[in-house]
Amino acid sequence: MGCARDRLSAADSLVLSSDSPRVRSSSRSAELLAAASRVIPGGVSSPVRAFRSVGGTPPFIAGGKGAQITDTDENTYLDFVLSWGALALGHAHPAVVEAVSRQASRGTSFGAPTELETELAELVVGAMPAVEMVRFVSSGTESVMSAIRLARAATGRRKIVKFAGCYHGHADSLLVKAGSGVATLGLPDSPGVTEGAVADTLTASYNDLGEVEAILAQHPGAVAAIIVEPVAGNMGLVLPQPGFLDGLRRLTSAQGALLIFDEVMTGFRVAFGGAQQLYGISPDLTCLGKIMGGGLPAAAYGGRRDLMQQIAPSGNVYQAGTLSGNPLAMAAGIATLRELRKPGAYDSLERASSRMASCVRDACLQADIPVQTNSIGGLWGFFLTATPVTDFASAKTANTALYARVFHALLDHGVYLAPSQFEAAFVSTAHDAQVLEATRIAVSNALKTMGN
Ligand code: KE4
Repeated sequence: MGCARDRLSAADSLVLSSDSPRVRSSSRSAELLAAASRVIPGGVSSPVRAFRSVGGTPPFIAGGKGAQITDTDENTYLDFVLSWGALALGHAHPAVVEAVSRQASRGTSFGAPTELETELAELVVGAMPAVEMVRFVSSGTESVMSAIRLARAATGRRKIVKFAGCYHGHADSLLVKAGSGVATLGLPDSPGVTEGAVADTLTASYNDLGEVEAILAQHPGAVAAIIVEPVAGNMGLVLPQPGFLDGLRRLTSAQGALLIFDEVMTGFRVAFGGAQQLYGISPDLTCLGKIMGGGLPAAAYGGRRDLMQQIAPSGNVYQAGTLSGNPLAMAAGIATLRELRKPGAYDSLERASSRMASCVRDACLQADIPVQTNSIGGLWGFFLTATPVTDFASAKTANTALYARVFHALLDHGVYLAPSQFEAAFVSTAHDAQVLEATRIAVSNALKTMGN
């Protein structure tokens, strides 16, 4: 078996368009999963990677190049997960590899200020209309946790409103059962999360301004912030309906509450300036991650200068991190944003994602499978349901058992989607016309041969 590099060069030639599914071996991945499971819970570093909702053995990935990844059994796949949206340029983009390698040769971490942080911060501030200052952290969870602490400190209030089906990382206060907005105070959605930790977290339905108004009326002067995924990507892809985001901006301003856009997924993905640029709405605080780190662990929170100045050491709201602003991650982020800033990047992302949505829609309709599809910027998604999807309740009408069958049929044809119906799909600037045509053929063959 050749080394990973040989396998990657083999993957360069797209070998996916075949009528019958490839005989896909997973023996090496199965061995690796058994070994990993002895020392890592579930054998994975994050639950969704274990394929529990679709079944089967998750391929252990040996490497990636452009739009393709190769697993340890030398299977190649066209990747539409892209490290959960972090890789807007695809795998191992030369500019990113060169920037990270160059920095690594100078040292990987100093725990001291570097010019790189200022350079990436200036790129972020220049891109995001509502971000005047930014603080780097190492994960989206940390960015959201810190933004919420800041909102509570700045307003002197305790309550936070989130939306069912929106995911903002695994901080205790956000692992709350998706209850009906008005009646339910937060209830823990994981063992180990105490009632106290979520007592101040209220949940409304996505796209339902009425529920938000009712919550604000029931808790006058008590809501510190409303946090929202401006385009929801963690219940599958659900777009904001006209007026929803404007309504949140109006309601929070009227109530003296802050509006937090969690753009960890949408930042630099739906537009270079994120959803706040796309929809022309200025949140008070913004959370960022994924693309901003270019595939390395970097995230950030930022926003109004008067708020961010309250963060230690310029203010007294405490937040810290050993690897915050890590030079390798900063170098990867700078290289990535410089590439995305070039003309045409978002046209190609938009073209790729809308082509993917229509190719899945066509294949499903030909196979007589009810489907809802949509796309925006470099994001796309589909639900296997006849019901239009506007929130978590309608997303849950999707046929998850059928999704698992579609998922594996596509995997056997070399197309790697999220191993859950309730995730979004992504594209990169490496998903060119040749990749998309190979994918269209593979998707069509997969659904044709999937059988009933
Ligand atoms: P991290 O802590 O995983 O870096 O970021 C949490 C987060 C916050 N906000 C949004 C909008 C997010 O999408 C995420 C993380 N997204 C998931 C994908 N659905 C990460 C995948 C995983 O948990 O393994």
